[in-house]
Amino acid sequence: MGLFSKIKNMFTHEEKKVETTTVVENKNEAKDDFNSDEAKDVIQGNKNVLIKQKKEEEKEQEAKNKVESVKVYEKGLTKSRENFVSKLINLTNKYHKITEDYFEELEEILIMADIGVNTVMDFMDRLRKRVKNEKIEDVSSLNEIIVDELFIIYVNDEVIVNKINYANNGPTVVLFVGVNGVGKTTTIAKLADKIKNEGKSVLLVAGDTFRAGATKQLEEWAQRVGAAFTGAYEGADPASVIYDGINKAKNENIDVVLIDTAGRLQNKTNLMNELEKINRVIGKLIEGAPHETLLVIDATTGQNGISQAKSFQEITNITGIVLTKLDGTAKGGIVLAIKEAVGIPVKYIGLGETKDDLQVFDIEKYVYGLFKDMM
Ligand SMILES: Nc1nc2c(ncn2[C@@H]2O[C@H](COP(=O)(O)OP(=O)(O)OP(=O)(O)O)[C@@H](O)[C@H]2O)c(=O)[nH]1
Ligand SMILES: [Mg+2]
Repeated sequence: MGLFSKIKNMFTHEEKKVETTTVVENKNEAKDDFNSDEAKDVIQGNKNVLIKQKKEEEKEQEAKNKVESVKVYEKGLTKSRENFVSKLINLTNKYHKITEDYFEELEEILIMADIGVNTVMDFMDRLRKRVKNEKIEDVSSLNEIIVDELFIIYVNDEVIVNKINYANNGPTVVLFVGVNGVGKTTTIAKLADKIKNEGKSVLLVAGDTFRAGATKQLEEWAQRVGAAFTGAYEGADPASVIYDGINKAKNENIDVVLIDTAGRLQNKTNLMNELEKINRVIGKLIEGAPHETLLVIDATTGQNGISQAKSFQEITNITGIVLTKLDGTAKGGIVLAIKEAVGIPVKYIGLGETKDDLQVFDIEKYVYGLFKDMM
């Protein structure tokens, strides 16, 4: 069985599991109807039933969460899926046998999906080899192999680290960088909400003192999600605002500090100096911090987003990427291209404007969301 079939089975199986556990729960309810003479046994029996029920409820919740998050992927990747899959189906209908023309058209489709030229070349080589070695002649049997090979290229024998690197003790500091309008501030708000739901305390720091209204925007988000806030007036030195924020987090034992910054890439030297200064201030107050520097990229900007990743990588130590607005593009292949271009893992993706639409990036859910209609 190919990788894609496995992934598909896994998620279809999860949906079924949620239905089955609900039935088990109803059976337990029926057992509660005991006779009063058997009191002791009943108490012990009830305890066991309750423990079992609780465990089942937890399992059920876990499965439900998984299904919910797969649904967010499915919905958010609709544009990409419809675009990509319809082109592949047309191609399959046009060529029944595998020819050189078929390979060329397939290559074009993949490049148009923003997968990245080198990744596509690599992929085409592997595909040609498999077709030759496995003596595949029929175009329709290639669809599953195409998905498998794309997945293999992304994973590429590496362990994909998509979790935030939390500090062992003291506040965890996460710095957000990226050019204007990519979604830094809303991503911070969404992430703050997620972290709060995990039971951790959060502080938002308005390190973007450049744009009028940026501080106010973040402060409003802090109030909405119930996070602490540090900010200053417009034009203040970002490093000094961040200095105050980190001290507040240390004094008040806040678990996670999320720092917003202004991104003016047109002035690269200034930006580099500013980020250096910010990093110095943070590192002085907390050894080893920032624990993460997340670069936010707008997926709808396509190849432009890739060049932003390259530029930021030159000026600071990026540890992860947040790819926003994937719901707004038909070129969801950009996730693969980023990996190829900069080798930095995508840690979160934005699949819409609500807070639940920010998801930890999971390659399996992504592959499923992108190709589920294809088989
Ligand atoms: N559809 C969609 N919209 C998003 C997503 N993420 C952010 N946005 C929208 O993008 C717009 C810009 O978001 P901001 O968070 O203000 O971007 P920013 O990078 O902080 O912008 P500046 O502070 O101006 O540099 C807002 O309208 C957000 O709602 C996403 O995943 N999907
Ligand atoms: Mg902002």
